[in-house]
Amino acid sequence: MKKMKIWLVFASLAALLVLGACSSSPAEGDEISVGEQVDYTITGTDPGSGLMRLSAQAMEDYNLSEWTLTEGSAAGMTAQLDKAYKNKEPIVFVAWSPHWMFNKYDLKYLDDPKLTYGEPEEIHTIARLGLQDDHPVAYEFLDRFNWASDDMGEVMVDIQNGMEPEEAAAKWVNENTDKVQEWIDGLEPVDGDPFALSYVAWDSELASTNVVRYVLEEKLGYEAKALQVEIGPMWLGVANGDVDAIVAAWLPITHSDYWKEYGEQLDDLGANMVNVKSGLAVPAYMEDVNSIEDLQS
Ligand code: PBE
Repeated sequence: MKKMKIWLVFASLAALLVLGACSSSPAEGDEISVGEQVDYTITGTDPGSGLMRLSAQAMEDYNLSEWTLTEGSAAGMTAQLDKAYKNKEPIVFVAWSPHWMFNKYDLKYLDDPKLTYGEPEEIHTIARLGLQDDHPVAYEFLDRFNWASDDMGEVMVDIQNGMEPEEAAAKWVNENTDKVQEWIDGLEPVDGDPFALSYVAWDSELASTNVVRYVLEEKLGYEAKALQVEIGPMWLGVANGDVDAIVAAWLPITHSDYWKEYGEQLDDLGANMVNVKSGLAVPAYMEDVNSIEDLQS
């Protein structure tokens, strides 16, 4: 009898040990860090852009010294996101909104408790000095120009679905006559005066710049062109007067370095859109990653 009891105690202990081992092993398998999952890579965008500067700063602020921020372009970033998303693979990337990527994919911004990327900000319209005297009609329209992220979203989605930017802009302007009328009310069209805008190939700015160019051209009589350039030349061009205006200035945070350098040689016409945002993001299927702090390992 005594022998039997000892045997039972022994057997239950063994069973407990086996159970313990079983329940702990799957959890261990899940514990590959985010860094390991994505090879310690943050997928970046165009060199010189605000997001590259802020992301380098975030890597310092959050002690992500073993991480690399890749340089490329906005189109390259969305291509990599698309590939990862289709295969349900992990990816950590720079993101901003408004952008069609948030309509097409289920994504989430990572919390930024240190506010490296700042609070939501604005996109400003910036004119060269002297524009008001030289082109008062265009100046007044640009000063009034403002729209909502849903408006920009419509143009961006059409372009993303294959429409030419000029065509998507024309469609939006012709479908939103009330809003456009507010921008141009009482303005007397000119007779083919040349006007130069410039912009960077960010999807948001492709949409806004094409809408503004279309209104200048079709409603206000300008011979307006939109030059696609890199971010440095965009700011320099409007500061030295080669270009008349830009509608692509993310302020006060994202482009603060350019504003610091050129602000005194520029005329800030204020926000054309409010409540825009940028930061680091991941697909929603990366359930355990919710904050930039979760990238620390
Ligand atoms: N962006 C899009 C730009 C501004 C607009 C957020 C990629 C940047 O400078 O980072």
